[in-house]
Amino acid sequence: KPRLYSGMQPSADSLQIGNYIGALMQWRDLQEAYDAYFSVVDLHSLTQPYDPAELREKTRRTAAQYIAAGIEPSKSTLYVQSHVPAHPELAWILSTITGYGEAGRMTQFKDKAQRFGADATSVGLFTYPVLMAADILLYQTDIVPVGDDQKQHVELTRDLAERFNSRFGETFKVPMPVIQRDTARIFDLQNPVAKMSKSAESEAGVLWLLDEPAKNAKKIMRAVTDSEGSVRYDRESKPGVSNLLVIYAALTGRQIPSIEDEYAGRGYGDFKKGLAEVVVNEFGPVRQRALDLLDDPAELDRVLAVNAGKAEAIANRTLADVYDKVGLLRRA
Ligand code: AQP
Repeated sequence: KPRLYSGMQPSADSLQIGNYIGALMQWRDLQEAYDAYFSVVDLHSLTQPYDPAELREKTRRTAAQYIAAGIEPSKSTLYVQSHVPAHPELAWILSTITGYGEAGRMTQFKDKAQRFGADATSVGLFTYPVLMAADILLYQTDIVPVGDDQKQHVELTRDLAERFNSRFGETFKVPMPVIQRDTARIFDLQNPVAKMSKSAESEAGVLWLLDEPAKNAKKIMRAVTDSEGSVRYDRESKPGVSNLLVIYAALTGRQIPSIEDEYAGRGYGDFKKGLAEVVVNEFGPVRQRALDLLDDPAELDRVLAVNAGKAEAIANRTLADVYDKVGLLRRA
């Protein structure tokens, strides 16, 4: 089977519906046809402001939500990034073939650096894409499903793989990004032109996977719409309603026009009530499974350890080859 790699940062107690639709639902489908590696990228989350006292729990919670959403740890390799030391080790080697200017052109770095300010912008944030390249290349990955915002990082990964291969000999597979369709992009319910995000400034527009169902239903009822009153997809002039339609379609597997037809001539209240039901029905069982898994952290940790072992076996092979190729002396 061709290999697939993807990951998410444990940057909140719960994932949001954008992570679910934009990533987890696709991962769940792809794990059938691919030898899939899904990582909770805790080392990456150290590059943004975080609380050490909470990170461990957020890491467990993120892993539990992967499983609850249908990623099967017996089928896919689901592990915690920091459990496999080869990630930062390969990142160091790759950083030595990454141009300073090349890294400086990453738009996510520029955006985040501006948001965090000079004091909170670390060298780690700057080299984040190099660590991401290591994540991917360690597993000889064929495809990397990512959001549009990560495309530039996968391009850098490809450049580094090609550069390494031509300088030191064939070592890495050059991976292909698989960019999710634009319609899978979910926006903030209160500000439907901004991407919904775990680290949004206000929670009012974010639907959390692990929240009480009633709370999510209420947020949907309060979602920003427009004054036209017709349930119609138009990203430009009706971003709020369009976003709700995209969520509805993604969770039900229906086409947007069929949903528009169903709600033709009915008000936004009806439409939102329908969507709230869809979301509550979808999230309810996922939430329950995640909470059950979190009730037994020792068992969850055991599953993660077994999977880290599987990941490590592949990762260490690539790393050993890299160490040889770049000329490091083998330990006797
Ligand atoms: N709003 C979204 N719509 C569609 N897909 C989304 N993803 C995130 N938000 C949306 C996808 O979820 C995965 C998570 O990636 P991440 O945790 O590395 O960080 P992110 O992309 O920056 O996601 P967040 O929720 O906005 O996290 P924070 O606030 O921590 O930065 C990716 O596959 C992403 O495309």
